[in-house]
Amino acid sequence: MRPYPLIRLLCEPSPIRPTSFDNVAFIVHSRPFIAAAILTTLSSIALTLGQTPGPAATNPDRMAWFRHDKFGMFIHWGPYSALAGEWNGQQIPPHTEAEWIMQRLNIPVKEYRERAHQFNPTNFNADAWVNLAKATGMKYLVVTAKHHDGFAMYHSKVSEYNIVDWTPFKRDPLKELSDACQRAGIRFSVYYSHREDWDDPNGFGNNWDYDPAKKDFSQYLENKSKPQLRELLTNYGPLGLVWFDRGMDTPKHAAEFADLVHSLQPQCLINGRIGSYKQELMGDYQDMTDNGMPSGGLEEDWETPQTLNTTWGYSKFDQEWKTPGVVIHRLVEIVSKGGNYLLNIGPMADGTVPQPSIATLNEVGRWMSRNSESIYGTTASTLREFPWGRTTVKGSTLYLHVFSWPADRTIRLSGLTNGVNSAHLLVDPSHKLPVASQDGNILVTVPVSMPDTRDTVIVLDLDRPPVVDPVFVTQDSDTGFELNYLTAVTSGNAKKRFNRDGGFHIAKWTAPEDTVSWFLSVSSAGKYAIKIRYAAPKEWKDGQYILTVGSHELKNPVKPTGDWYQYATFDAGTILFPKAGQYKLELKPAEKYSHYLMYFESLTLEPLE
Ligand code: JFZ
Repeated sequence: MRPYPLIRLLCEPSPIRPTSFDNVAFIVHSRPFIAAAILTTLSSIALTLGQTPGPAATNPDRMAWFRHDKFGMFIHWGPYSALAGEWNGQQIPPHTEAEWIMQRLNIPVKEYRERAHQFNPTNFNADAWVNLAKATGMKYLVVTAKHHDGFAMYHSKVSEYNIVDWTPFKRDPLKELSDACQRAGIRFSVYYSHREDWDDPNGFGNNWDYDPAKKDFSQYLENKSKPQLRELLTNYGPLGLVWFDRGMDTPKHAAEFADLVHSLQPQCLINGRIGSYKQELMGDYQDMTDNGMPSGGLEEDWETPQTLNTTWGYSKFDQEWKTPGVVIHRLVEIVSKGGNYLLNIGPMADGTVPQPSIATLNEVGRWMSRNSESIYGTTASTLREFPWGRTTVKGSTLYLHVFSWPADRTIRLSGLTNGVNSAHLLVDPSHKLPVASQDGNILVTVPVSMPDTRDTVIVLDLDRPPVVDPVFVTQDSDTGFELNYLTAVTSGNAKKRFNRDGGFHIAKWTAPEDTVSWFLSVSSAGKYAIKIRYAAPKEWKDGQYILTVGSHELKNPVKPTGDWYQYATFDAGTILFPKAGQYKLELKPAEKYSHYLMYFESLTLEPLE
């Protein structure tokens, strides 16, 4: 294999060039339209990764640190930590969250409060926790100020049910953590359960002590939730973010909380759970479901909260600790898909952190100390996952995260049409690695032994931001094509995002320049029935979408589906592919709208004969 002396690959994107003309016709199915289309043979459609519009953020300046820092520590700590998964000899079921013990076992408020009186974390050391986060490479910290049990882990003047007034500890751990974060250069943030409160008679969720019919939720919001949030935004310095949970019942209530945050700390970020999963994103970024992971990259800021074992609050029964390698691989996967990793510790009642947590985080920290350049400040990579690992991107630098070392000492990288100036191990820049090209692949020769068996990072210095060939979608012989966010190429304001109900869709598109495309490798010529699946509230019924292949287009109305997260499938016409070949299929709004076109989930092209 010829060494790669620094020749440059042709890196100009090849425009779509029709090299042969055949009729591709949408057969009239729903609306009259002009039937004429050209088979476009796609020599190469190069997409400039660096120019793909970044995730649409509410405020890029406010988001800047979040997008750079990528990795944070979550801390769940409260009276439930003392119960440690057991109450009066009864253990919570395996794999259930220990911080939910009061609700799981319907512990009466009176008895839980009595137990909370005894909370006395004499071994608590804020600097030890913050330094653990820092040593792990975590840049922000989110600690539970009040969880669903209603107990304030800070000195609240709103309710005496707090760690200073209710326990012999008499100290304010959030103040001590805020100060320790300041000393360590870690961004301090708080978790606040703004709706769920099993202690307050008007809070949401305790139906074993209180009659739901007699609750006045507005009283709870005005007399406890909002005043405590105001305390946290006033007395603990600048907060990186407020991590709300189990979102508010109505968008109006959620907006009131967002307004309160921004009125006191305009730069403070708000997570997605300020609103319920039945509401559009009301915060600055999306939260995945707990321990959630999107299958593909997203184009809106997102974060996934994850546990180190299987519970957030400490449980003496849960010893299913993730290994450092699993944590490192998850961190790389999350970052490669454009997200942040909020990784949890559940300290014990006395304030000490479980030793297995410390061991794992210390090992992750050793990896981060040598490789954090490939994490901080990187952007999502649109290169697919490879058998050997994943990639992250920073400008014209591509980081290859090699999880499994090739027996033939050759890392193969397909889909990249860049010139490669040089390659080296991240931990040894002086040691250049041979690079060659072969059949459109970039080949990097690596040392015999793998320097870091969890993840060895190779740095490719490219001629410019990665330019990636689109993935050609192949068809299933029976069912045809399934086109969704995973293989879509978006442009303009069309964004791949979490749909807040556990799935993923494409939205935020409002004008014809906001497009979604797929590149098809049609192996069976013939007629295909097109079906489109989307959600659209009734207010969006004026919308129309255009589906094109080559120069031919099909226009259809957007039909309301009920609500923004209620998906339905509609016929969208039929298409004839006269011969096998490569085609580009594009979907876009027909004109400019004052609302999103739709929440697009998928297109299917099913062979008709
Ligand atoms: C919530 C809390 O109930 C839990 O105790 C912990 O604080 C966690 C970080 O957040 O748990 C959730 C919230 C949302 C989902 C699952 C668990 N979800 O959307 O699937």
